[in-house]
Amino acid sequence: FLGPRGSTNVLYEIPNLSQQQRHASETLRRVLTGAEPTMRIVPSMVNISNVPMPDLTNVARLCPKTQIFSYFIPNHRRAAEEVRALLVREPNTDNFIGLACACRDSTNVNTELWVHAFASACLARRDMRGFRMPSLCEILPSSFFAPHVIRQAQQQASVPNQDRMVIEIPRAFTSNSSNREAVLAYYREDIGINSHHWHWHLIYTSTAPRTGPGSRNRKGELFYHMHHSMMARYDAERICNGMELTLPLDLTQRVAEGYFPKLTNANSGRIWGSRQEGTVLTAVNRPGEDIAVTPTQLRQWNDRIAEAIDTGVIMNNNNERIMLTEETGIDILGDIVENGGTVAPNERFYGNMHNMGHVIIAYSHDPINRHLEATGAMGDPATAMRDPAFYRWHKFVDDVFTRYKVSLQPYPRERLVWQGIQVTGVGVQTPNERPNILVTHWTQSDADLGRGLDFGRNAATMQGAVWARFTHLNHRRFTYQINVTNGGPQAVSGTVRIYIAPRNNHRGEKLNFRDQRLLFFELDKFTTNLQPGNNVINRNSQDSTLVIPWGDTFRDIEALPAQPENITGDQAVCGCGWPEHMLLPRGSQTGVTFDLFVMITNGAEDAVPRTNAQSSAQRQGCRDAVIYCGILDELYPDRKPMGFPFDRNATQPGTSTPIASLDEFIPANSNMFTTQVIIRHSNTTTIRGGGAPPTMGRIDQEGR
Ligand code: CUO
Repeated sequence: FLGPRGSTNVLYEIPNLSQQQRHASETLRRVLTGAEPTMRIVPSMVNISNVPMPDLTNVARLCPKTQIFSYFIPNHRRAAEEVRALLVREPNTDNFIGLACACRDSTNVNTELWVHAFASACLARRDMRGFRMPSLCEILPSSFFAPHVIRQAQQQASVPNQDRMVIEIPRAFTSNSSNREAVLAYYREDIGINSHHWHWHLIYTSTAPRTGPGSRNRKGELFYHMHHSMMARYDAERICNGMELTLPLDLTQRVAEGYFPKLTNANSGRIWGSRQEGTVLTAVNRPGEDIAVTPTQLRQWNDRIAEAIDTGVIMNNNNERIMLTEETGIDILGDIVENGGTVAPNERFYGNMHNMGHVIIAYSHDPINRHLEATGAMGDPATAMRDPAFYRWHKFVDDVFTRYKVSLQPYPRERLVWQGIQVTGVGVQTPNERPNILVTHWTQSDADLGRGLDFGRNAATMQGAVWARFTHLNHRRFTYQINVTNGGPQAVSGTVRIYIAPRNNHRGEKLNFRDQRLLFFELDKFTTNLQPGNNVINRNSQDSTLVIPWGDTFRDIEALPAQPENITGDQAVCGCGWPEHMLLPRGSQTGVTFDLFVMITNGAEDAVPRTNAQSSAQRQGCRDAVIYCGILDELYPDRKPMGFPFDRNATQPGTSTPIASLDEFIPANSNMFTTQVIIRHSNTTTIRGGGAPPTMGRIDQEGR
């Protein structure tokens, strides 16, 4: 957790640790990930005598230790906020660590709540910059793995290194093929996607203030954009699999999709709730969690938000009218839709729609607590994306934002076209393939569970990895080649925006622009220098500012930079980022045609000031994945509306006639260009090196 570089079992690392902190490091690692008995030794290892223990009974009342912590439940979040505030307030690092340990050890603090509060306090504390987030599946393995897998890992950890085996996690383990949604389990249950989503909500916690210290710039807008993009990606996967687009949840109908997560919450010992197909959504009334919400209420909030959109005005708490302007409208709406709480302007009137939608689905199997059942997967950002109902609900939410964006004037031509800059060609190249062919396949990658699972191992078995092997979607890395002519006399800075969307619907019919624009999602966005005359931009897919590599989702401590003092700045967002292995949709074995779109906009207009100017090269050891995650303490690094230029409808210049197709959207000889590419899926499996030795035996889960 905290420790000198190179020591074993260090999850988090801070440069220049004091001797005392080093001494405490191994214990602190156990604090974060460990089993209950290690708690007993904490007070002797960490000097917490200067840190008076706060009264945490209110925390225990709001979120008892025996419950599954749910970020979407207001009381649970209030409790997490309380702990977080205490941790942020500590005047120095030692006291902070001491109090963190004491809280973790307290019988009043729910374990997942503690993880949330602690990690989010680290994001807020300057002295924790350089602090590296461990993989979430190491901290909270039971949010990712079924209990039998964890038991197998425990067994492996208890045998000597040379006798250990790799634990194979099957690609789809929550349903069989008679469930038509099962085919998309590779997306919904992807470990990188779920980790990303948890990290995103940790950083953009819904109670982060809109302005001032600790604020998250354009949080509401990013809530819309990040979730919209994940929906577009999911819909692309559906098209690749011959399935119709996600339908928004209808609150008056049964939920067609069931979900049985097969997870047990290790800390409370409770089993995550399951939902039968065709479950009716009814009023949730659980006084224990202080939740009382009905589907009718959700619809009422939705209607009020729709009315605000249609009139362009919201009412704040003081009954004042606030205009939804082009600059701020989407950001305010994002805050209103995501939740009320402390940031949204009027929770009483507009409610807490998004979070309560999660809650109504998460408790639909036991809405009035008759069976004393715990939350379903929808109750936690770490698990919500596993459930097919997540996409139904988020389509509902996304439709609210679409309604708003459609209400805005289409971008006039002068906001789209950059005179003097012309993209003359765009292509992608996968090594040893014909041009414009992208290839996906399966990969087996290993992650070491041994660092995160503390089994109270003895000295003999303390060392060495406990390998789990995941089969996940992956693609062959490729390069973009973009030809640009700068007709001006001077070099200029350009922002290159690369998007992709399916060209056809699941029946193979060409999508019209109105539908297709909603399916475009980013592959990359970067700034480049354009010399006068012809420029050739070659860009590697793995350099995308959207993604983080496998190793950043599954921390490999040994990959840290050689100079610990270089670990500075923004690395606390390490771990947030779309997983690189999911950059491309699966495609199909015969190939699915996509429209690749490249647009170059004026970099000088797009640039925002940086206060903590560090290049990514300086932020070694951890990638920036700024498109979905932004940069900690900085403005979102692009002035354009998120999703630009596909965030609005488009019309023929000077008319109200809708644009019919993508080709029509792109003016001739302009700063935009499109190329058709084919994504082909080769149904083969590669093995990523660097994991378990090839000679190691395997435990697979067949027959379960
Ligand atoms: Cu990310 Cu609903 O916002 O889960």
